[in-house]
Amino acid sequence: MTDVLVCAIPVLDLQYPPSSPAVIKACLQRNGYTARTVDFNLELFEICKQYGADHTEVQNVMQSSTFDKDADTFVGSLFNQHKQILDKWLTHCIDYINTVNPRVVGVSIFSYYSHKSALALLHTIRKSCPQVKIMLGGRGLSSMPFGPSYKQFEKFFDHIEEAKDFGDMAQSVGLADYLIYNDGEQAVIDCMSNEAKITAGDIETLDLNKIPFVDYDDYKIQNYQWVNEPILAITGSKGCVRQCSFCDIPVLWPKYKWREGKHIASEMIYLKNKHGIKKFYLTDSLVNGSMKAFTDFITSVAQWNSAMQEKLSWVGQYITRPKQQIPQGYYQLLKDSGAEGLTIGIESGSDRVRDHMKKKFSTEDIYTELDNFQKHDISCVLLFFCSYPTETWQDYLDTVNMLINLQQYCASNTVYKITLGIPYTHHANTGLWNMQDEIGLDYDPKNEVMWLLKTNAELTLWERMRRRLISQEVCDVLHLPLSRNAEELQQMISTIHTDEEKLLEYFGTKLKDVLHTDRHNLTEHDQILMPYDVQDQLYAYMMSNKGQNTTQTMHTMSHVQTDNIGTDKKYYTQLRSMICET
Ligand code: B12
Ligand code: SF4
Repeated sequence: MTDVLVCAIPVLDLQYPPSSPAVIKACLQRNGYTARTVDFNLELFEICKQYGADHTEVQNVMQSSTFDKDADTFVGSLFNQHKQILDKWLTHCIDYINTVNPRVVGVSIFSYYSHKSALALLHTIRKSCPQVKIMLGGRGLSSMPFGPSYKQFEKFFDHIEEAKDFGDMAQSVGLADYLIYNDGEQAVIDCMSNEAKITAGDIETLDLNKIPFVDYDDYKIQNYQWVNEPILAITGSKGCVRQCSFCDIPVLWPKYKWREGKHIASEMIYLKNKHGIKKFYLTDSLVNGSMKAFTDFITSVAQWNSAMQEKLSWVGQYITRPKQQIPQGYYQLLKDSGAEGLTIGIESGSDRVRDHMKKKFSTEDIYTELDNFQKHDISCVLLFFCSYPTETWQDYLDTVNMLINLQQYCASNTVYKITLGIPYTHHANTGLWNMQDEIGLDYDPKNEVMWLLKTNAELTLWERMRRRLISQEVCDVLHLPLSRNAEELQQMISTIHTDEEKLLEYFGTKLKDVLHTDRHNLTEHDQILMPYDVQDQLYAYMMSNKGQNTTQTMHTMSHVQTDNIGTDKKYYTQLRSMICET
């Protein structure tokens, strides 16, 4: 008998194996328990392939907020489509659990996108394996059931309204024996020894240098949907040194904890020797939070790389720092350590907005960093989101300027991809939340998009979505490599679908007269949201030598399809019609 089987469940990306079960397994084994891992998310993908079902559609049903109250069974009520595939998946999960025969099944709830699949699986485990104890962990445990759509489900579940979060709801309806909140490395050991119903990991007492190396042995590592080459996830730090006003990371991890750079490098080398994989994803919210530990890390990997023929490389989330904080020789060291695809939260093209966010770097710092990346052939991914509460139209135009300026860095592949993001959503206990009364930010706690800054009242939800769609038009004209675009548009469409009446009540009527003739034939549409002055600016750039040459280069570039790069036309048109008055 195995003590614990730790499972990853849908919906997760399939680009690399999920690390949380592998971390928990390593911790359990270090403490004398027997443990196995399985990725039921990958198994769903393989079952879809075997039976010719569209995996993306099945995933969409799993993360959608539909509920069929007339269905015959509980699982049927969650999944009114693709029921047969889901039944096959559930049967497969139960067969697997029976083969391993664990005392405890640990289910990892990554985010609220996993709530539906978790409920179906937990319900089936209870029915088919009543002897097994159920333990839940993962960051999705502390989200409201079904995330922002939870209001839709209230009428179907007695326990949602009183539930503090998903974990609380699952336990109150008897679908979980043990809940492990926050970081699980020590908490899972505490729970195994005292069998407490609720255990919460404490970041204050967690020593990351003492955590065992992650154990990927049980996964079918070769079956993932790699982009270019296989990749494994490891964690170098938790939390963040910054306190950006909109971000919930400092709320989830009130303390920043990091591992020694050499220790991270030795985990990479250990995994490379074991699995032959040379590329790593650092799950840290910020890889360069501690400059000392980061320099230590890149120095150690650069040393290994200079001595070995097979080089290591890594990707991760990174912050731009003001240029005076960058030591001599830094970019060469970064390159030699194998850094690539560094993800940077630029958020906005406006210094004024970024100052309010407390991002602590300027537009000039961004261009300086990009020039250095370009010189040293380091690629990066830029993240934006529009409509921060204080964003004026002029601030928005600064973002349009930045998108135009970024074209040259995209053409050299320094900027490998860009996400435009969804408009700002308001979260409890963040910096902005704490200052909301002081700055006059009105907020309805039932919906994270229902906020309005009194001094910037024109930024209604309809206007926010207009700006997001204009950015998309601009990127489309410039051929910028947008990533996760369809998902973002779908999320915005679902926000309106879910609560349209309330949104109209809160924000007032939708937009009027916002469509303009595409007077320079910039796009394939006759009418676009881009106002004439922006159209003229873009046209002037496109007609310049620089614009023509760079656009020509962009035309010849191709991106890996599995990396989800491309602009979505269908959802663009749908969302555009949803924000305009008919
Ligand atoms: C990588 C990542 C992604 C990748 C996911 C890649 C993949 N394989 O699907 C991408 C970019 C696609 C992504 C998307 C999203 N993400 Co994300 N993501 C992260 C990130 C940066 C790292 C996660 C990670 O791997 N951590 C390392 C592992 C070891 O940690 P862990 O999973 O938290 O596991 C620990 C504990 O949770 C616990 N634990 C976990 N499982 C289990 C199981 C058991 C049995 C036990 C005992 C313990 C336990 O122990 C582990 C060790 O401490 C985190 C932020 C962060 N720095 O952690 C956000 C984070 C997890 N994401 C978050 C969110 C909200 C999302 C999205 C919903 C965003 C959106 N609106 O689209 C989507 C959802 C996608 C999905 N399919 O579910 C939130 C979750 C918050 C919440 N309460 O739900 C986080 C925390 C970021 C944030 N700002 O708040 N994400
Ligand atoms: S946005 Fe990035 S840098 Fe800012 S607090 Fe969040 S994780 Fe840290």
